[in-house]
Amino acid sequence: MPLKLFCCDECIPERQNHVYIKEEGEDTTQYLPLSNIETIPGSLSERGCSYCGAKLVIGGVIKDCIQMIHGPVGCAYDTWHTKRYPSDNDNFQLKYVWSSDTKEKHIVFGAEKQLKKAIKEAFKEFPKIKRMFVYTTCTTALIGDDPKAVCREVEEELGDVDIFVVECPGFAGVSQSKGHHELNIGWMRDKIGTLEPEIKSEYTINVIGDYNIQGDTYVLQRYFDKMGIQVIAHFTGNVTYDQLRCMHRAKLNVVNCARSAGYIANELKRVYDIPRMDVDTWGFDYIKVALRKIGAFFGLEDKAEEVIADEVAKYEGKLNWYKERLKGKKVCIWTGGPRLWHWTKALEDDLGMEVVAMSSKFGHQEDFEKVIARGRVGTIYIDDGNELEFFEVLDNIHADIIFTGPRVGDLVKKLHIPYINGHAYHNGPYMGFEGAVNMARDMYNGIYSPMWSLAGKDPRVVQEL
Ligand code: CFM
Repeated sequence: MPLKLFCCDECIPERQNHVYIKEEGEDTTQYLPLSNIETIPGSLSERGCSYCGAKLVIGGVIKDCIQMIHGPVGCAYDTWHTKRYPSDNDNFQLKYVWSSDTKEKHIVFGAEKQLKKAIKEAFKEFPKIKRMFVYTTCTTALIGDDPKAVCREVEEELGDVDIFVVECPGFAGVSQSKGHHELNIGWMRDKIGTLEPEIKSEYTINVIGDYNIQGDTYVLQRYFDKMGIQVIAHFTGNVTYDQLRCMHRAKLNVVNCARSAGYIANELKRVYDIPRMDVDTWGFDYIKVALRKIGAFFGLEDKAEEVIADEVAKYEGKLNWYKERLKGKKVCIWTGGPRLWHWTKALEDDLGMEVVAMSSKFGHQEDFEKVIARGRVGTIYIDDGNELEFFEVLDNIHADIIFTGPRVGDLVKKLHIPYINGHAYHNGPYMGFEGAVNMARDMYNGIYSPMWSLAGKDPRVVQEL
C-alpha cells in the first residue's frame, strides 16, 4: 500500500490516502487510492461543480439549441468560450450565452417568472431555433424553483419547441462528475425514444463520450462513413438535439469517455438491450484496436482493415519522425480522469515516452483501477490534486512536458516546463491516427521550443526565480 504524504500536505494528513505510487507486484484489486469523495478542507482543489459537468462538458456541445442557465449571470458567462468544440452549424453553440440573470429580488420572491420571460425572449431572438436546454444552478435550486413546470408551460404556449431541463445545482455531488450523471440519466428518462431516426444502413452505432474537441468527431465520423456505418448520434460532438432523441435505435454503443457518459450506455443496455463496447479513440495503436473491434461486431473486418491501411500509410511515417525525437521524454498528465488511462500507455507504446505522474480531478475508483493497471511502476497517481502538490511533484521528478489546463499550465511555464492543453488541446484534433500525430507534434513543439533555453538565459527572469 505505497501511499505518499507530500511535505506540503503535513497540515492535512488525510491527503495521504489520495496519493499512490505503484510498486512492483502491487495487487490493485485489493487497494486503490481514495477518489470521488469530498475534497478535504484546506486542499486547494481544482475540481469543477455539478453544473459545469452538465453544461460545459456535455450539453453545451450540442449544435442547435439554446443553452439557458437559470441563475446569476456569472454561472453562464464563466462556462462560455472556455472549451473548444466546433460544429458544422456555423458554431452556433459557441457564439452566444443565455441566462435568466437572477438577482436578489428573485431569490426572495422566486425566479420562475424571470425564467419564463428569459426562455420566451430567447426563442423570439432566435426564431429558427426550436430546442433548448435549461440548467439549474445553486441559487435557483436552493430557493425551490420548479423549472420543469415552467418549461412545460412554455412548450404548451409556443407549441413547436422542445425543452430539456437538467437539475444540476453546483453543490450537488463532489465534483463535475455528478453533473455528467444527472444529464445522462435525465436525458435517458425524458428524451430518448421520443423520435425515430431515418435508418440508412444496417450497421448503426452511437458514439458515446466524444465531444468534438477541436474536431475529434469529424475524424471518427470519416472512419465510420468509410466502413458504411451510420452514426445515429455522437453523444455529444457536433450533434443535434433531435439526433440524441433517437439513440435507442443504434445496434451498438461505442463508448470512449466512460466517466462522463458510461451511464447512458448502461441505461441503453438496460432498457433497450443495446450492447456497450468500450474503446480508446486516442492513440495510434488503440484506434486500430477500436476499429477492429467495431468491424468484428458487424462482420465488417475487411472494411476496418481498409481504413486502417489507408490511415497507417498516411500517418505512420510522420508519427515515427516524432517518436525518434520524443523517445524517453518524461510526461505528466493532470486532467479530469479518463484521459489518464486513455493516454498513458498510448504515449508509451506509440512514442516510447515515460509517464511519470498523473493526477485526476474527479475520477472514480474504476478510473484508478484502469490507470494503475495501465500505468508504470514508480509513477505517482494523485486524486483531486492541488497546486502545491503539483509543484512538489516537479521538485522531485524531472518532467519534460505536462498535459494540464491553462491555469496550472501557465504556472508550470514559469518553471520553464512546457505544457499542452490536456483538456481542449493545443492544435487538435487528437483522436484517431491523425490525432496521434497532432498530439506528438504539439509535444515536440513544446519540448524543443527555443523559448525555454532563451527564457533561462534572461538574467531578469533568473533573478526573479
Ligand atoms: Fe471525459 Fe472529456 Fe475527460 Fe470529462 Fe473534463 Fe474534458 Fe477532462 Mo477537461 S468528458 S472526463 S469532464 S474525456 S472537460 S472532454 S478534458 S476534465 S479527462
